Amino acid sequence: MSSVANFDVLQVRSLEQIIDLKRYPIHDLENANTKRIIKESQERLDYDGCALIKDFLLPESLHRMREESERLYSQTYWPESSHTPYFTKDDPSLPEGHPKRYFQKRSSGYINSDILEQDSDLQAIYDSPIVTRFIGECLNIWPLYTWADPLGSNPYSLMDEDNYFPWHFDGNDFTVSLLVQEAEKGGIFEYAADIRNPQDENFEGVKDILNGSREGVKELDLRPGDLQIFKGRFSMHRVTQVEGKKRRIIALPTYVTDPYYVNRPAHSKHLYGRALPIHYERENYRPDGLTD
Ligand SMILES: O=C(O)CCC(=O)C(=O)O
Ligand SMILES: [Fe+2]
Repeated sequence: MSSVANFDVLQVRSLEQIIDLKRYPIHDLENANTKRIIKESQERLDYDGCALIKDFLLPESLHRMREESERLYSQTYWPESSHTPYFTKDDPSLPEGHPKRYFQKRSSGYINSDILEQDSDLQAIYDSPIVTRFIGECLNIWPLYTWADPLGSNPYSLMDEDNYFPWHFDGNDFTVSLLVQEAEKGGIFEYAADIRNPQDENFEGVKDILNGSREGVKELDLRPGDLQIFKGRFSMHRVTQVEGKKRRIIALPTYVTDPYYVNRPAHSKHLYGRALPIHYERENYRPDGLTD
């Protein structure tokens, strides 16, 4: 397990002030309720590629997260470029229409993980070994680690009116989405579950979806406070355009099976506006052979 900050020592709010532990006693893996939630999540992840736990966060915590994201709004990184589903450079040796040559403009922004506030609820969730363990149980994968990437590990993603987050695969294996505020309309998470795996990139299937096929595409009905777990490195996903003035705000703690790797520098620059020495040092270290 990754080295994680100690909840008590950091004097952050305890988990029970953030998560509805009465309904979801995730600190007690022997609890019958917890066992049932874990079993259901495993089944949903196998069947649907996504697990959903309703009203996981307490309203007070949602309120604090919304306020934190508002205070940090001016430091949001908004992209200026387009990307492929893999965040790779154009490869002219491939035929036109190949997914690795398919560029779309992203207009959503990130509040990067490294600027979260000292007493951030999102940071407390991410630093909690209880949460990591619970997510590992839901995924039926252990050991599971929080991500070594200092920028992408647990950001807020923001989408204002007209913003769109195109089809892509994540650099990390698994993402937990915690919706903080929903848009009036649009801002729907769509995904093609397990469309690729380390043995098969399935460029044809990916291409079909980029060209508008809805085969195997699912939508998630996520509400503020809900927790969603999805396999972002294997399931291509996007967030549809936000309509209306209300900002969509989502917190994105991420988890990995390899404690060392981080995003490649170009990937990090596109998403988070910069690359740090760690991204260059570890650029050639990849835990799987998947395109990114
Ligand atoms: O906003 C979401 O629901 C997902 C965002 C996402 O896919 C990402 O940040 O990589
Ligand atoms: Fe993603």
